[in-house]
Amino acid sequence: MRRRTDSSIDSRINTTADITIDDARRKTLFISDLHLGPSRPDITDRFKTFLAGPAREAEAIYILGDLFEAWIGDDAVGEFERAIAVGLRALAENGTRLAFIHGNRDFLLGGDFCRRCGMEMLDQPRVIELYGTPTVLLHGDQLCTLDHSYQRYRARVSQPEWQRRMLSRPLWFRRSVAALLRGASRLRNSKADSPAMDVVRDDVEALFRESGAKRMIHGHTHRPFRHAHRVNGKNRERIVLGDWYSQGSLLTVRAGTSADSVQLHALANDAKPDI
Ligand SMILES: [Mn+2]
Repeated sequence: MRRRTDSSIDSRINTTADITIDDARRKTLFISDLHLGPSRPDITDRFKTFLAGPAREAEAIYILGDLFEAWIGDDAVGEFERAIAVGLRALAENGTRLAFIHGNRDFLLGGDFCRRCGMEMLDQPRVIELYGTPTVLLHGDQLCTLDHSYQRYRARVSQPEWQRRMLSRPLWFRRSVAALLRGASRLRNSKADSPAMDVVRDDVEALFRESGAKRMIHGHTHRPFRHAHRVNGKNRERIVLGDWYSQGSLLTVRAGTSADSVQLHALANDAKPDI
């Protein structure tokens, strides 16, 4: 997946750019699992605070899926989704590069809405060169392979043909399917603490090997943590982003090699109690 030529070009650029002060301030942010929706204005407020603050200082922001709680098609966007798009586009026009990867909730989000937001849609898993570190990005649900019924469902709804058929259905039909799926997902989430709902180490390590990445970043499990892995005798790091239901979760990666160049933060818990 990673092309040799690209990484050698990158390292040439970095040797000259690394000595400037500006370069040390370069940073890229990662978020996932915001689950934005009209019924959770507290999360929307937290996202707006993020867009107005930390997001503006980043050169790039990667949204690793489940930006929205549900998505039934770009033709179904309402006032709520349009307002989110306006916020993202303002950021893009201010010079921050935005990239989006699908989650299991918003897998039907399409190119139209991405263009409206000024963000690029990426296939996954996706390897990027992040300040010299090959980094593989994905939502994370594809690594939860012990959840067999979910993986069967995922295989089905990932098919372009299934998606085309679904998107050709009337909105009322898609809304009722989405409500059913949310119900099923809530049932699954009630078992969310069980090991069966986490990623499977063998699959994580296989992805490290296949991608050649030294770092992996994903969300989905809502278990924010920095995990150390040992793959083919080498140290690898897997960073899991948290969800935004009870507080925000943000990963900051800075250019350079200082000890604090990678930071996984919880955003201030200013939410009203979740009743
Ligand atoms: Mn998810």
